[in-house]
Amino acid sequence: MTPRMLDVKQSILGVNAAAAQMNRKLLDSHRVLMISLTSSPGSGKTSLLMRTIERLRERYRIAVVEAIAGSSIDADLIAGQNIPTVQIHASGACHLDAAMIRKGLAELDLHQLDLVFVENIGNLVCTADFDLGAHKNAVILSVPEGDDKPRKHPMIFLKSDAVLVSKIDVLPWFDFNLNAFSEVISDLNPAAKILPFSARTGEGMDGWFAWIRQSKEELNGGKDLQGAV
Ligand SMILES: Nc1nc2c(ncn2[C@@H]2O[C@H](COP(=O)(O)OP(=O)(O)OP(=O)(O)O)[C@@H](O)[C@H]2O)c(=O)[nH]1
Ligand SMILES: [Mg+2]
Repeated sequence: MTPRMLDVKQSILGVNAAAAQMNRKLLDSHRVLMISLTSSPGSGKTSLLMRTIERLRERYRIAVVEAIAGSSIDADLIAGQNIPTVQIHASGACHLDAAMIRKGLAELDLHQLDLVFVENIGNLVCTADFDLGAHKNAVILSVPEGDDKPRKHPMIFLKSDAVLVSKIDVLPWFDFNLNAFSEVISDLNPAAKILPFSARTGEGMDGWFAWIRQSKEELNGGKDLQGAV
């Protein structure tokens, strides 16, 4: 008898895609924009979130879903800002999936929110396969990691709506070529918005805030219901 081959990965991804679709529908029905943040460990996801909360909290009602791989340090930091924060223990997995996000969303009062950020587990590889149901996916690459990452891990850059380059304050000390990097991204994913920034100095942050506002307008059919900044 010929052994039967099961494509387990496709089956898992099919289940995940259906769950992701449900998450988006749920968020759509409340006009809540969900943005997922992915990067390698330490690229600056939490620092970006802290700056974003500080700047946008008067304008949008924000919540954060934090993946917990080891400790709750990041979730504690965010919750310390009086922002509704849900921790998701990934139980040893190297990525979040849509079912985990569904459970996280169930902990939030979506009627009272405009914006949900997801901080995924620090990983550029496994995270690329799993649609979480976010309206927008943003990947962050920090200057010290090097500008060759899109060539090494193209999938996550291909699937992202925004490609953020973090820690640009340290550009003078690294051989990260921002122009060459931008060209590679433009070839790989012409629709992606490239947003260099520094959470330390604040440089470039306005581009990120404008992108969030535009994404919110898209969700609301051309209107940002929160009015002018
Ligand atoms: N120089 C510089 N350092 C930064 C910047 N943003 C973050 N850092 C530093 O980078 C380190 C990691 O930042 P985090 O924001 O914790 O990164 P993360 O991606 O959330 O890390 P994990 O959640 O552990 O994956 C911290 O020491 C930050 O202070 C920046 O714009 N410039
Ligand atoms: Mg973090």
